[in-house]
Amino acid sequence: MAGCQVPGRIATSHPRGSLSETAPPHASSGPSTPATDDPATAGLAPPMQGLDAGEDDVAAALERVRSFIDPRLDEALVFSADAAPRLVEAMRYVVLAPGKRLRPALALWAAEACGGSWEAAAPAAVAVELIHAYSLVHDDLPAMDDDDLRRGRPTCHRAFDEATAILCGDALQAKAFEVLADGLPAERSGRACALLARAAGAEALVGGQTDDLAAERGWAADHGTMSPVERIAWMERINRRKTGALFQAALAIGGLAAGADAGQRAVLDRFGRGFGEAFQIADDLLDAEGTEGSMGKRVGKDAGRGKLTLPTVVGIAAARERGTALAEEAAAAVGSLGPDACHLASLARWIVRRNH
Ligand code: GRG
Repeated sequence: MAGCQVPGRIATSHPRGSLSETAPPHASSGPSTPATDDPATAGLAPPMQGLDAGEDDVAAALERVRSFIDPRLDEALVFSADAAPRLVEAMRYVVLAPGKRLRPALALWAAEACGGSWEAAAPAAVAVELIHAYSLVHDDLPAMDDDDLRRGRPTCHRAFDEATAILCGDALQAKAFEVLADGLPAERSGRACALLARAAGAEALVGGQTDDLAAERGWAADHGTMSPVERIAWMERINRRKTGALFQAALAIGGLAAGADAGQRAVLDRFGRGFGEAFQIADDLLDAEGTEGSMGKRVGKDAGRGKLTLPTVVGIAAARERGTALAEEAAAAVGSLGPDACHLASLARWIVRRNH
């Protein structure tokens, strides 16, 4: 049962902002849709245009995700006396800080969209947030982005010290795989760990981050000599790995936890691609136009460093248009999963409207 579906009617019939939230969002525990041979469309409902909730509904839905996942993140960060207290303190400091919990939301809502329960997908949601938190800690280090503020608080190396921040990221990464390996049924945990490892590794998160730094530090070809089309392609390739891959992994592992069939997995993948690109464009626009107060982190970094982003290449208005179009495409794609995908569709539209 989808949280943003009005009982007895489907979400498509409701104007933006009118969708009530009556069912517990994690109540769904029904069986997954039977497997089909056609990975693209078989067994899926026809696309539902306009599947959306209003601004307040998305915020409220994300709050429910936080209420569900934060106690589980807390629980995952309780260690025996063998763990160094300073390390544990740092891990808890960064993970339990007020992030948006987008990746847990994607994992839980992907499971819900595929007929599974939040409970079954909880290890996936926890694991992706731990990987995300580790990547933020390392990205903020002086050797990388050198930031002092994250989620409205001093960054980990500022609150503790650099060595602790490095070790904190290392331990969060290890914990993510432990949670996934222990938390999912044996027949799914191996595949889930492989999906997460690929998203976090040299071909995705770490590879994208390396190429991003390479441009800034002159380790790679000077993008100043590229045509605009080449620049955009080069930048999108970085973003797909650095940012998009973890979103896609959240969706894929959430779907896996729910026993998603090939058709559902293909839809989640398509949604994740568009979602990731739209998110990155919105993030770049917020860097250009947002405030440190609303963002809880330093802004205006990209222009200061001459960094390649869609707004710096094509301008603010064109970038905003592209972000909105990508979000709409993603929302339309996931509509084929049926009304239980309404939160995914709403989130895609929200990420390009948000101010933080
Ligand atoms: C260090 C291996 C390694 C990778 C770093 C996280 C990252 C890759 C780079 C951070 C730079 C950046 C701003 C990337 C854009 C995408 C991104 C990860 C934004 C932050 O995600 P949100 O908005 O953050 O979901 P919260 O704090 O809400 O969870």
